Amino acid sequence: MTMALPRNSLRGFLVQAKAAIRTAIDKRQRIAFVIGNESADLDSLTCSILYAYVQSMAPPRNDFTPLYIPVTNIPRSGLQLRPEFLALFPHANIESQHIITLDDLPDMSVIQSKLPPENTKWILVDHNALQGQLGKIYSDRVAGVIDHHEDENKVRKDTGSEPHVIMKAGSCTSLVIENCQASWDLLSTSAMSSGAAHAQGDSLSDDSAVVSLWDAQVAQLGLASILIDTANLQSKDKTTEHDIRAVEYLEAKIMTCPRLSAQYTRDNFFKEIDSAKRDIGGLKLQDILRKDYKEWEQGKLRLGISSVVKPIAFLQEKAGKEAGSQSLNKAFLRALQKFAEVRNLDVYAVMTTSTSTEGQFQRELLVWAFNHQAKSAAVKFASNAKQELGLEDWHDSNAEVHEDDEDNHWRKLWWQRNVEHSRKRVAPMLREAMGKE
Ligand SMILES: [Mn+2]
Repeated sequence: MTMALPRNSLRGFLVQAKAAIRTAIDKRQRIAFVIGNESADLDSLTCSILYAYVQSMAPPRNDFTPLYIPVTNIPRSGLQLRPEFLALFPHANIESQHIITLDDLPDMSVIQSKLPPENTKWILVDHNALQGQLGKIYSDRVAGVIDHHEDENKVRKDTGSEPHVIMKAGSCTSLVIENCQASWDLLSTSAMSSGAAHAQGDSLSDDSAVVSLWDAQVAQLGLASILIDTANLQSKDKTTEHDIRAVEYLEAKIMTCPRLSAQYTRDNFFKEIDSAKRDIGGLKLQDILRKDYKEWEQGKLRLGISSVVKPIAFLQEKAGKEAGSQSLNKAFLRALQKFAEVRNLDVYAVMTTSTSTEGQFQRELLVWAFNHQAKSAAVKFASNAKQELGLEDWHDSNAEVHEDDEDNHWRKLWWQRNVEHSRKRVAPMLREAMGKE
């Protein structure tokens, strides 16, 4: 018989969760992981934490294990590349050291023996196919999914007591909230009435104040992702009913906590996290490219896509500065090539977002194919996608960046005028052109 964990703050929960990985290894205990996607953006971070936090303390729905461990799908070093994480953590009273990353799992070379697949279960959030080395070992142990990307049909439909939710929403965090809110409400009311919170020794005067503070801290974590993913609920293309309802729900949690509600306004909170996210000037170019990066194997080809919150011109300048060279183009192209080479990519794409001088949201798309087979895929993509993405040639004096076409090598840079399409749409289109597996 398994028991739910006692109600705890997020900080306390994460400390406990991290220690539980060790125990599961030492005592060969069962363990459940909630893991976000490999780009590890804010949405993936908060989805995994929210789901794990609520489900670990809610009454268990099965007897596998009561404890869900939220894993951020990057090495620990990647946290420093995400200034928006660092801006958000204090709002939830946590620090980088509390976040569980791939570095907290056993090394990939021994993970299978330390964490035997049959002792694990995996809930995927913000993606629906477990990728990379983890995918090779644990795909059969995926027990549930909540996601807002195109369904890759990798997770079995019958997930029993765990969710199987794949639908459109601005933020996957909104779908997680929808899924968890009944449990969350229940555990807040029962903690307030049972006095469980008081026993944790917080200095606040009464139990309900403690629980309200904990709830409000966790609520801000969720709000950050939803507001970032929907441009403060202002993006018509992205915002759905799920997002609007989740924001209402989370803000109501903040309102129950006088301490936090006195400081919170939606616009200021959004501005704070959003400007932190855009503040990447201090990062090295290679880090900017890996900060929000995803990779796929498609057919015999490997595809990588970096999303960047600054325009190509910013990246060129950065490359030039780092290379100490006047030729921004050369330095920039060399940097991209290096990034792709290290990762053995056949096709590499960079998607940028920025605001024009007239205040218009804009996107650029660069696609680079590095061999003959990759080139035919890229050319096919260019013609298939031209209309839907609104691809428009990028006219500039920098001809060598925006177009290059040789026998075994092809590159093109466009304005992507249909700005509603993010990587969520562009990646499947590129993969389709690359052929079936
Ligand atoms: Mn997402």
